[in-house]
Amino acid sequence: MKSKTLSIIFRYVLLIILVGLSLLVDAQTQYPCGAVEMQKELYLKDKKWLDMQEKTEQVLIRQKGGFVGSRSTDTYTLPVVVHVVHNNGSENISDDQIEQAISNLNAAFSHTGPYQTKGEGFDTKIQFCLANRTPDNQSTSGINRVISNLTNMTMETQDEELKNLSRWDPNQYINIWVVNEITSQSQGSGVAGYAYLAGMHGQPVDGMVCEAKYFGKSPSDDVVFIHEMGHYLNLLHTFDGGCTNNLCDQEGDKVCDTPPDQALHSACVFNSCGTDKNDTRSINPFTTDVNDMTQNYMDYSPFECQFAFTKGQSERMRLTIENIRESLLQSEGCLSPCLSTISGSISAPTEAVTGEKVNLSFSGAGATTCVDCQWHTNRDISYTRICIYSTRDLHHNFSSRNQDANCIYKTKHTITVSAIFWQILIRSLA
Ligand SMILES: [Ca+2]
Ligand SMILES: [Ca+2]
Ligand SMILES: [Ca+2]
Ligand SMILES: [Zn+2]
Repeated sequence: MKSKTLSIIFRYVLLIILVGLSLLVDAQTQYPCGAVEMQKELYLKDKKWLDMQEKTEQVLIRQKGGFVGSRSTDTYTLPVVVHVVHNNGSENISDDQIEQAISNLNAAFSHTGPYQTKGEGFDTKIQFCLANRTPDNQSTSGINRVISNLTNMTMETQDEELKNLSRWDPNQYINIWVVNEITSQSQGSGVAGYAYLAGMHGQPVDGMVCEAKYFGKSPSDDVVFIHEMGHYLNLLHTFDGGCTNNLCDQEGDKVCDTPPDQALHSACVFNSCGTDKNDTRSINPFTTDVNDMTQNYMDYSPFECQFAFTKGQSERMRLTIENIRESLLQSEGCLSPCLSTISGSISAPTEAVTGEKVNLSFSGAGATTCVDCQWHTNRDISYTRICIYSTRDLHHNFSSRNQDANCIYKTKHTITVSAIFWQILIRSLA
């Protein structure tokens, strides 16, 4: 009798262990994003990348310190280039499907269309265009196709090799590589996409890799791609750092209006942390314990639950664009090719001392007349003669246009300023 009871208990225990194991295995195969793993790989390879990423956090904190939030309410439109790396299989998706992916991406970031109908979310005023101009000023669909076996790739070992097949200047374009299958050495074949955070801005591997089956197929499958774009713009997972929530802007995902979360694979309604109101400062909007934000694109809830970014996430992404990925705002990738080029030159000294008056002049020459020539300085003042009153170096951005709306001439000039005393000393030593 006793041994029969024991055997029943043993069977139950075994069953519980097996169910637990199968859940674990399930969790492994369901793991859709490889971004964290790839960041980890990067930091192991060279600690400088960790320093670089930490620097982006410092920049964001500093920018937030001076004023609350993003400095602009403009819509930012960022140019995207899609490299379809295929082997003539179904992963060689059509232009239409790629355009659908970008359209879903834009709907998610503006919280419109299929995502808006699911519930409340924030319009980030960040949009994306498929590039209209190549880095060489040629016309393009923003889609490059390359035939390669690397369409089935292992992310930890073949990331750079894949990206070397086709790449446009990552300072000017968001590079997206679409492949058939991503496999991870640690996470298995469940990985469907990965991206690098903004600390990698402009580096050869900067950008994201997505599987073709999660690219333009349906609004709910495209949350993988939307999620990766969130990482590219420096968003962390909502469950990053677990439940600790004493300083909501520095812990967890470093965004205060996403509640603390430690669930990896949760249902649409789930509450994994009760620490929501621990941070008692006014920047924490939570005064009671709420459910996890499973509707958030940066959560790991089932795809159909996801439909929102928050205001705080939008701010983090916009600050990232304005400060770390700023060169994308200068990119002309969204414009059609310029057909009547303008050239120009700046005449100004490159060195000066405090108290000195210097002349700056610009002469522009184009195939057509320069109709909108003006100085755009870092202080947004127009002048041609300046008095140098501090030892801060002066940076001037100049741009001019002609009647072709796709043509912009931009140039930069820096005047290195030194104090008179040091100048005299240097001259006397020379
Ligand atoms: Ca995969
Ligand atoms: Ca948070
Ligand atoms: Ca909670
Ligand atoms: Zn992720």
